[in-house]
Amino acid sequence: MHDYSVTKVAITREVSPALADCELTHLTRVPIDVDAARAQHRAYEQALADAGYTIERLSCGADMPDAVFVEDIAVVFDELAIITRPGAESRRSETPTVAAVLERYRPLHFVCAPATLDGGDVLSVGKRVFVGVSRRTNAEAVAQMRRILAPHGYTVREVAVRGCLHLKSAVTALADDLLLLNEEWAPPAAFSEFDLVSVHPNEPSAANALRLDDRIIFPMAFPGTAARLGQRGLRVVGVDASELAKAEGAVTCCSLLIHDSQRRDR
Ligand code: CIR
Repeated sequence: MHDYSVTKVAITREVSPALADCELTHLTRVPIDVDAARAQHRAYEQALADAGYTIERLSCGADMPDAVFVEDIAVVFDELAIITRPGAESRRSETPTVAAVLERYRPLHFVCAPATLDGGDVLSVGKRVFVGVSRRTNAEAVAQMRRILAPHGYTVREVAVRGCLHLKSAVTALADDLLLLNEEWAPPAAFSEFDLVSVHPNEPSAANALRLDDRIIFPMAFPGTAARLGQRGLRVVGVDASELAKAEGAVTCCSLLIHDSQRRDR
């Protein structure tokens, strides 16, 4: 007889003292309270720990204002991880530290120039991978991802993103067959095989939800959309991400989640 235990690890990166100097694309710069951002980030890590994740927090200095948004630096699959080449040049120095920790968990593949890729542009639902072509991610990155992933049975589809930073600002998965979408920012036709929940009309930035096995981590700032998730029978755990939102980040972007199954004979 044997059974399986799943080890769940969340890689996070601490909030930089220079967070206020972050990249901004669609937002106007407003003051950011770094201590408040750190407190919110700790609460986010606690929400992951409550869901059974072991947190591996990387450190970060003043030279990497955006490093807390660790999702953009890698994309983790069961078989391998892809280290990105971020679209913002200021973020490329974030990759070596993330690669060094991820190589303990997965064989690494690297996206190479002229491709640019932010992990926030990659939505994986089972073996289906959607890659947003945005200001950060280009078509060459989609081609490279396809070459890396096709041998493992993944289909990689390109999706045009407009009006927001990343594909996952516009659409995220709530379940294997259910997506949360802002249809102004990503075309619903690209996701025709899924059931869709639309964000509340007053909450355009509410499409970024972090799906865990049995719950959805979701920003408290979007109660109208949270109610829609509740109506679908989802367990919603609210987190305050208001300071990180001023840096154009949301809930998926602050972690890289790794699940490893280990067989135990008994
Ligand atoms: C940036 O512009 O790169 C950061 N200020 C925000 C990145 C947010 N990342 C994400 O949603 N995946």
